[in-house]
Amino acid sequence: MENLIMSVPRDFILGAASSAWQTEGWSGKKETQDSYIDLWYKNNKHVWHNGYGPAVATDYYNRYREDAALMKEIGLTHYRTSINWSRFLTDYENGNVDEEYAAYVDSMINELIQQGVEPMICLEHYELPAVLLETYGGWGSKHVVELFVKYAEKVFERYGERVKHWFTFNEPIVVQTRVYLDAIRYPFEQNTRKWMQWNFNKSLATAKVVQLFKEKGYKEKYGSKIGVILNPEVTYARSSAKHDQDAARIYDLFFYRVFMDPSIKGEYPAELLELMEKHDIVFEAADSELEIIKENTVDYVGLNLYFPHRVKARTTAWNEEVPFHPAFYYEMFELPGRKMNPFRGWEIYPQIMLDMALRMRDEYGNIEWFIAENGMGVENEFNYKNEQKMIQDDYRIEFISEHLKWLLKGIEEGSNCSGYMLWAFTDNVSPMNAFKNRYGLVEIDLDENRNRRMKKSAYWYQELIKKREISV
Ligand code: BGP
Repeated sequence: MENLIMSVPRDFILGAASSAWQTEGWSGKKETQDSYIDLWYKNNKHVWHNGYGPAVATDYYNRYREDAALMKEIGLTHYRTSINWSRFLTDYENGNVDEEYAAYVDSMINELIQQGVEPMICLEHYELPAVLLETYGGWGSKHVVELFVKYAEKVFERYGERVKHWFTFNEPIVVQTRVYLDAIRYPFEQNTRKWMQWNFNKSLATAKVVQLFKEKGYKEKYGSKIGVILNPEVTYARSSAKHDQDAARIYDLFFYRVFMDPSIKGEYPAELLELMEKHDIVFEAADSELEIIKENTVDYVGLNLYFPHRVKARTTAWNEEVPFHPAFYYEMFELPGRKMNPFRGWEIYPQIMLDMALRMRDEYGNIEWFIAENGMGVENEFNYKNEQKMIQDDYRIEFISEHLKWLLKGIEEGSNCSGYMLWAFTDNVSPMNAFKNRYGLVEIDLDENRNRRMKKSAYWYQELIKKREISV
């Protein structure tokens, strides 16, 4: 595929993503409106890189007009963000709307539309209200599922006419994996049963919101769609030997199919349920709830894809004293000679796009999907500035082109992929890493009033969107 020009289909989405908590900042936020992330930040600021966190973020709350104008300048066709559940309501039980925040969301959505950028809105990007974690144990509670549906209903009522792309969650597996499997995030408690209950309740919440969306007829009335944004961990076995293949299959069940299957097929893989039973991971799932999941699958999925996961069978004995963790069955494996992102410690393997595309085509009924996040995090990016202070991020341009090339190949092979959303539009804070890894097309200058400055990659992306072709 050397020296070739590949064209990007006319209607293919070329956008960028972010989320509410990673950009907004706390302007106008009330003390009672902390999210899970805000709570974690307030209690553990020292673990956040250089102390940066959601408090100011990129100050999007005050600067969304400037940002929407920049999106237009770059030519983004779509922008994904979220609505901050913890801020949208003043009373989560009764669903009373915070009119000040709702007015901001209203105006922000209008601004995007006026600038010709389609908003894609996620209902939760880790913004679970802190009080629901403290009072009910967060997503472990079925009551929280009901409150989420109530919240979704209020959001749809306000913005359902204008927003055509809706998503229930961003990476619904991540919080509980970091908290309950790996115990590296607040409130740091290893508990695999809770992990699975959170997984199940989020799948149930997705299905219930899909059900509501259908009942309200949004699709028919406004031509809109609802889905979920997942981060399937595309897994490669070290070898074709049976023990490595088994390890990869089990990893895939726990970190790929656990959300992909209920969201798209409406049911869990039988082998995953058997493993749960074998290890006594009991979670509450009523037949009526499984039925709701079966009946209310998503219209499409957004997939966040950064790097491959490589596994091998365990070579060291499992410590029987620790509670069950899926790593009972595998160890991670580093491919010799692999290409690395030297900053983020993630392998760079663009062909992952084609492999993903083929799985969607062959295993998930060729449902519509798109890349909801992909990008390259770079530390100390200010070192790459030219005399005009523009970051010369040729590494990012190469990263995007390589990934897009394999994605387009997947489309040629018949996969129903409708777009590519780069992570991220601007640099932004992420959990714990804060502004350490810079991902944006647009730099946020923390030393100069959070000024926005387009990087070289932003001009390159602009050309790509204009010409709709990419040289590979
Ligand atoms: C994704 C999340 C994003 C963002 C990104 C980069 O998994 O959906 O919210 O945080 O990862 O993360 P990091 O800055 O840790 O490299």
